[in-house]
Amino acid sequence: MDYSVYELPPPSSPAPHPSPPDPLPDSAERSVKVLVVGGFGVGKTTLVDSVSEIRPLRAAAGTGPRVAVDVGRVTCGGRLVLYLFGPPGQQHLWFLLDGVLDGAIGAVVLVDTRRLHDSFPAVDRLERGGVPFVVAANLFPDAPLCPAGDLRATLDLPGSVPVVTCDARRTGSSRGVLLTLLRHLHTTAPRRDTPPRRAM
Ligand SMILES: Nc1nc2c(ncn2[C@@H]2O[C@H](COP(=O)(O)OP(=O)(O)O)[C@@H](O)[C@H]2O)c(=O)[nH]1
Ligand SMILES: [Mg+2]
Repeated sequence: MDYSVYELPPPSSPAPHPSPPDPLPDSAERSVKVLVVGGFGVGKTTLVDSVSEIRPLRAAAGTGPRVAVDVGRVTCGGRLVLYLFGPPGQQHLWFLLDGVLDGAIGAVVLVDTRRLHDSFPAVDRLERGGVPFVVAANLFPDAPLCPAGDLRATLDLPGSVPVVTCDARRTGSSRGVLLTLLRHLHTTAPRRDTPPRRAM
């Protein structure tokens, strides 16, 4: 797994704006792209909002209908910066994902246990694109508890894919999901001569 997807400018480089509202810490060394995907209304925007250390952006995607992509930033361990991209969940907008998958080191698939199938296209797309992912069941109050085995079976997940629960409204919970993804990436990354730096 190559984490050098985007190299950050050295800390001494001039800032792009005179007074950035929330500058990157000087310790930041690398930044990577992480996707937050899943069906419509599963909590993607909520997760990005709860965990982002910058005010999340709503970037317009594509040249056709105006479609928002959630963009957020999270610094892990002071050195690794995650840029979160949350593309729209509606399946008729999935053509946008072709570009969104590019360069992503991994993804979080959010699911609502009341309608697991809504997140299946995301799982399918990531598998076809070779993007590693974890699945997080966002615990809505009236959602039924879903045994992990049932969830795995419904989404046809390989045993190696971590499945966790979360409350996308809570920063700590959302951060925990991202940590699960990073650990999964470290666990599954091919061995190299120099081991990858620990993110946390
Ligand atoms: N109770 C509860 N509500 C949530 C949670 N996550 C999202 N919501 C609500 O579910 C709705 C859809 O969430 P949103 O983030 O917009 O979904 P998206 O379409 O995947 O971006 C919003 O009204 C959120 O406030 C959660 O963990 N618990
Ligand atoms: Mg949204």
